[in-house]
Amino acid sequence: MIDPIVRSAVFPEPELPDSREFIDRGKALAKTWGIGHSEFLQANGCSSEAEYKRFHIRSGRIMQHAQIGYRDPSRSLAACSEIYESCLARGVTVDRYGICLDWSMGFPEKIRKSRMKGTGLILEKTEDFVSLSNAAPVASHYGDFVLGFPAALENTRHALSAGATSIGNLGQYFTFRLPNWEEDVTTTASTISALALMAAQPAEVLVHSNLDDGFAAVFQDLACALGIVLIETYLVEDLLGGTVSHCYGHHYSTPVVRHAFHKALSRISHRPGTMVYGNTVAYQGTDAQNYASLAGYLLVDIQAQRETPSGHAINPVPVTENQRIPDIGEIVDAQLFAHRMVEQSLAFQPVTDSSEVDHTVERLVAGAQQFKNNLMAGFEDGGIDIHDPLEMFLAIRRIGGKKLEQLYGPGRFDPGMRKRCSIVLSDTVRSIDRAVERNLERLEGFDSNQLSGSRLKIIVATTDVHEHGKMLIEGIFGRLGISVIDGGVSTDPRTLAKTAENRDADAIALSTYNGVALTYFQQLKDELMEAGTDIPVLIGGRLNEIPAETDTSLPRDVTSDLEALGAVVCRHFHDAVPCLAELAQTGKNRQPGMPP
Ligand code: B12
Repeated sequence: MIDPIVRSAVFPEPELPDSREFIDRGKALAKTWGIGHSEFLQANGCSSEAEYKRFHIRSGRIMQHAQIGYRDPSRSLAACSEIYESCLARGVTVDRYGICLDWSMGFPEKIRKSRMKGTGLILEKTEDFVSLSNAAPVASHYGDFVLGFPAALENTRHALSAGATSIGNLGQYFTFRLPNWEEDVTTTASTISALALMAAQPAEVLVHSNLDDGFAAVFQDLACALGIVLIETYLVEDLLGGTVSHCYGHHYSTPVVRHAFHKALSRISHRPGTMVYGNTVAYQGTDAQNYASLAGYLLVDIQAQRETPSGHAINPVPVTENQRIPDIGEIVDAQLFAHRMVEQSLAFQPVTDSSEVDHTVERLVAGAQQFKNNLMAGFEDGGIDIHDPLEMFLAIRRIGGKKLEQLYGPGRFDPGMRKRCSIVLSDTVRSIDRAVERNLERLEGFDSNQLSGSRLKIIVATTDVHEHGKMLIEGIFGRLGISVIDGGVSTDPRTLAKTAENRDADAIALSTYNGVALTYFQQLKDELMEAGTDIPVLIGGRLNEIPAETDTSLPRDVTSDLEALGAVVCRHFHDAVPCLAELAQTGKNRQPGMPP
């Protein structure tokens, strides 16, 4: 069992600023920054998207969501009108657009230009937000890289001015880190002011939180993922007077679990949901194979909406999403596909039996409540002021999902395994365990004893929030007898090089997904050189990048550049084997007696 938390470890600073100051700043700004003109609200005669959603909960119509965010703003603008028009021409209404900003938008505007960029959309001024949001009568949802970042207040003002009445993404506050940005108090202050600004609007503004962007992607127990809903509701509604709305879906693959989570969420949350995200981790094949996955999760989501309407729009993610950012025609196809599924799914209703779903719902709801109660009691015992928003936000973020789950999860602690059992095991853990086995099978013919006796120590880290590659590599290394040094998630190159130096590692295994592979590797190489640590860097994940100073929206594959710079590029785990085998012979930590 891990030690309970103590205030001085969570807040080493002598004093924290007063939450009141940030709440007052947000409230004061509401006098000048209100909800601007929205084609969507005007066309539908509503004061907010929440009102529109409540209307369709009653009407029984299932709403549709599409995600948009090309680097090139004019392409994003064209996408907003083209998708709406093309779908409408075939009798399909797209209700909302999730505007996918680039992660560099999380930085305050005055320093943004000099910071590392991802592959998403960059909007420079209020007018850019306004024209994008009003390109079609579709609700614009600024879901990513607004709340939870140092530019939270700035971007929330822009989004409100553009008539957006659902803004997020609170889940990202807890888990996402911007490169080379350590100031979490500033990030928290900006987020609290933005939440206060939203709460002070005359119409209802939904604080969107995608659970999968938050801790749901790392918790083993889905009861904890549901418990976070209760905790975020306490933070946003009880402490700050706002309205929070939750989204889930990327990592929910098993139909019973997906449906049960929806019902359990509807039981504990009475606000209209923003959208249910596509089960994107299921997209692992060709377009045709991915269509089967699309149909599979949509059917669950449609039936869930019919049985327990919650206002969540369904999100048909284009089948090309696992290869690249989908183009406009592919988004339209997915929307048409979803609408046809809605029509056809009616006939499936008599075939389904919900007893297993209902049993899971009961366990999830009870577990979630227990998680929240344990956390509140544990925080109070540890000296955290549970009535202070800044302390609560910061403590949850600093402690992190894995530790929170170990400390307060509702499952029994298993001393043998040295971790908690899960009330409902997450699909993420299930699928990573399966992937570990599959990858080990592919090593057939390779004598893994070479590695198990080698005493190699390898740092495993990520450049960004995508952590499943890291979990997979750790799982495989564990089975091969390689010692894992945890290099962290969203780790900056300098920190990683320092860890390599201090821990005398044999190599670094790096997983990267955000389209920064080349820039990051170059920086890491420089830092390693400075630290005098010339060890191999194995790199896998999504090895692409948008070339600097271009307007293109498409990232370029940088595999050959990485190879030319000396990286060990791993498209699959087995690409790492020759390097690992060599390290077993020559690495600093090889077993004594092994030939150099
Ligand atoms: C799950 C997921 C998420 C989850 C991550 C949860 C978590 N905590 O890990 C969430 C929802 C949080 C997320 C967020 C985002 N995501 Co995302 N995500 C994915 C998704 C669906 C799967 C990636 C994954 O984890 N795969 C599991 C691994 C185990 O499988 P694999 O990739 O096949 O790995 C194999 C090899 O690559 C290799 N490998 C991987 N790493 C390593 C390392 C070493 C050393 C070795 C040897 C091998 C190796 O081993 C595996 C087995 O062979 C992909 C799309 C897709 N289907 O790939 C998008 C994707 C990676 N995401 C993307 C984006 C844009 C984002 C966001 C920026 C979106 C947003 N606007 O919010 C944010 C990131 C924000 C941030 N601050 O970093 C883009 C990246 C675009 C690009 N680079 O071209 C993708 C490709 C989706 C897309 N097409 O647009 N995402």
